[in-house]
Amino acid sequence: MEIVQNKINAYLASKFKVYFNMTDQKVWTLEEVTKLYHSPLLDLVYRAATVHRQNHNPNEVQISTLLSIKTGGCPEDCGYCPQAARYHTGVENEDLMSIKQVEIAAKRAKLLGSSRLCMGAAWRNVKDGKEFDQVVDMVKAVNQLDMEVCCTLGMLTEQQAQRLADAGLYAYNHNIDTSEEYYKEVISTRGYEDRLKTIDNVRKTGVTVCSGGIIGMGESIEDRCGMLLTLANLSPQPESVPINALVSVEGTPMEDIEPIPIWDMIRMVATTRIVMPHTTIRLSAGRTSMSREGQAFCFMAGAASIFAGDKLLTTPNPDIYEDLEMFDLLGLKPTDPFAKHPQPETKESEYESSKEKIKWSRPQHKIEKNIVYSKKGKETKI
Ligand code: SAM
Ligand code: DTB
Ligand code: SF4
Repeated sequence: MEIVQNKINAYLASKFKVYFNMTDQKVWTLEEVTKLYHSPLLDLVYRAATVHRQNHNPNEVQISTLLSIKTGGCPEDCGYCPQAARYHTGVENEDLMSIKQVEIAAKRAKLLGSSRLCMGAAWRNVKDGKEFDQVVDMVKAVNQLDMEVCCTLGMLTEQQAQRLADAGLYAYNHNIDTSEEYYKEVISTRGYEDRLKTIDNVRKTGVTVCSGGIIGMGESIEDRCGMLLTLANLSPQPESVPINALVSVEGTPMEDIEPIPIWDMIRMVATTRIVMPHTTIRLSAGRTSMSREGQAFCFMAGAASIFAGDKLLTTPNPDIYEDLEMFDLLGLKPTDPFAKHPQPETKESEYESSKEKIKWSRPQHKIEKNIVYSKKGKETKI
């Protein structure tokens, strides 16, 4: 009887702590994160690899596949993005895919070893209606194939997140991209707080959170560490953190930015590993400019997932067979689906349409480069 009472007490105490945000999670400071980032490279990688081995299987890397279910024509002004309608990047707009098309793509990805399908839409935020209903059905269909289903659809309300959760969504990707300060130099059509609000909405539904960012957009090291600080101090920390290297696309305001040195990626992965020991670090965009040796270093430092297939959403990615050869060479095994969290059940949802209306912000401050490239985009389209 006493044992049962103790268990109940421990359970109530843990719930109480989570509710009042009193978990034992370390609170990181910018100084600590920056100091780690700047530590001697081999010390940094050794420490990160040690943390990685304590918490993950170092010989497993998840293969995930990206699928752009609705391409181009996005109203946002994200300075890095080829899908922003205002820039002239040559990306052709495509309507929302059918459920059948998604099923075919998912089955193909599964055959090639993917355990996760991440469906991306070039939307600012989710709107209730026929298109969202269709995405909900896509989630159901892919979950039935026993793959981890991830979506990245822009900002959403808690009720919209709950509908996706009820459909069987495993993860929601919503990047904060960089530090709060540098964000203002990259995007003017939405605010950082909208991103954090969406992450919180997802968190409340039990869907796992995938949030990271991009390096190589002209940000400082402090911005990179500032981004990691925001993510590391979320409670709980995100289950997944994608680290993208900018793919500079002609026609975007970032078209002239040179690729970052591989050492920056290795430092970023290693620092992420140390400040978020349990998260799955995803080596995301930018792998076409990374050597195998560079990627091997990233896996050593804690990266445990890649996006496979010759296209990311709209930009090139290494050939799948070359990636499989790299796995062979390094003795890596693809991670099974649901290795970290159980498969969500698909169930009836009580939220047909979201009663909750959120007024997402539109800061509209001036970003000189975005304005110049929007004008260029208009001229080219006429
Ligand atoms: N529209 C939704 C949104 O912005 O949340 C989802 C799709 S958006 C393309 C997903 C993520 O892709 C962005 O948050 C950004 O981090 C990444 N991304 C977009 N363009 C990129 C580029 N050129 N290089 C690297 N990452 C990029
Ligand atoms: C993430 O952080 N990177 C992926 C995924 N999440 C959705 C997207 C990368 C997109 C790269 C640019 C493109 O292909 O359009
Ligand atoms: Fe639109 Fe997302 Fe691209 Fe921004 S990153 S322009 S929101 S698709």
